[in-house]
Amino acid sequence: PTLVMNRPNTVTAQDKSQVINLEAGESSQVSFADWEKFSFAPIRESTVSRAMTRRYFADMDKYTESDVVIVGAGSAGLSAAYVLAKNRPDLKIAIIEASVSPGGGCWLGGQLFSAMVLRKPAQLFLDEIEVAYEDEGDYVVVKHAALFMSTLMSKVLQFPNIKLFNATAVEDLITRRDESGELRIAGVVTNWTLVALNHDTQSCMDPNTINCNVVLSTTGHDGPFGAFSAKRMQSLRPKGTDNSFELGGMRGLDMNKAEDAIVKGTREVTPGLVIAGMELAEVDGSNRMGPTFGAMALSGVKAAESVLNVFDL
Ligand code: AHZ
Repeated sequence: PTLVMNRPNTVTAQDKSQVINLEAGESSQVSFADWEKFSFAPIRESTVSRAMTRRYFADMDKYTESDVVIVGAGSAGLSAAYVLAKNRPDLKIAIIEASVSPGGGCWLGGQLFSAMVLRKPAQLFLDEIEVAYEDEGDYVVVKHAALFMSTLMSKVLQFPNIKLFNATAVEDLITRRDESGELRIAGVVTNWTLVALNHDTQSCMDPNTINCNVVLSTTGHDGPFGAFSAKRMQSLRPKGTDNSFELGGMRGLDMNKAEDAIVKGTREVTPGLVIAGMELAEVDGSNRMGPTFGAMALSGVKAAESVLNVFDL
C-alpha cells in the first residue's frame, strides 16, 4: 500500500495502482510513491511576508479593543481561555504570552519526569478536552504532561474568537479611577518580550496598549516573569496607603492545602483584574502544590466564571 495525502488534511492508505500521480498543484492527490515528479506549488517570497504580516496587523487592529485579555499562556490561563471561548463565542479574547513558546510550566509532570498527576475531580476537565488518563482512585495520571498541554493549546488556538500574541510581554496595566476614586484595571501595556528585556540597554522603545473590560492574570508564581500583575498592583497601591494591595507571598509546599486554596481563591482581586493559577498564591500567601496540576485546570475554569461575573452576564 502507498500512503496518499488527499487534500485537505485526510491521510489514507491506497493501493499504488489507484493513485493518479500528477504534479502537486494540478492534482487533488499527492503520491509519495514517485518523488521524482514531486514539486511544491510556486510562491514569491514577498507573498509569504504579506501572508503573515497582513494577518498579524489585522489581528492587532481587531484585538486592540478586546473583551478579555489573558496574561500568560500556562495551564491556568489556557484552561480559562478554553472555557471562556467555548461558552462565549461573542467575546474577543486576547492571550498575551511573554515566551515564544506558550505552555508555561506544563510541559513536564515535575522535575524532568513526563507523567502528569491531577487529583480528582480535575479529571472532568480532561474528559472535556478529551485527554486520556489512567484512573488511580483519588487521582488520575496523564502519560505525558505535553499531551495535556498540546491538546489544550491546540483546542484553544482553534477558537475563532481567540488570538494568542506570543513573544509579547505585558509590561504594565492600564488604570482608571472610577467616580468613588477606586482604581480599575482597564487594559494592558504590551511590548515585544525582546524589547521589554532591553529597556536598560536601549532608549525610546515605547510600548503598545490593549483596552479591555477585564484582565485575567495567570503569570505564575514570583520569578523573573512571574506574578506580574500582583506585583504591579502592590506598587500601584503601596503599603501604608489607604486601600493598599499587599502580597501574602507564596508559602511552602503542601499539596492538600494548596490546590483547594487556589481554586477557592480564584476571583476578581481588584476591579477589572481577575487572578488565577499560581500568581494567586503570591496574592493570598497560600501554599505551592508542586507537581500536581488539577488546581491549575480548575482555577482556570473558575477564572472564566469570575471573568463573566465582571461582565455581569
Ligand atoms: O511566560 C510565562 C508563562 O508562560 C507567562 N508570563 C509571565 N509574565 C508575563 C508577562 N506578560 C506575558 N508579564 C507572562 N506573559 O505566564 C505563564 C505562566 O505560566 P505558569 O505555568 O508558570 O503558571 P500557572 O499558574 O498556569 O501554572 C503554574 C504551575 C505550577 S505550580 C508550581 C509549584 O507549586 O511549584 N510550579 C508551577 C510551574
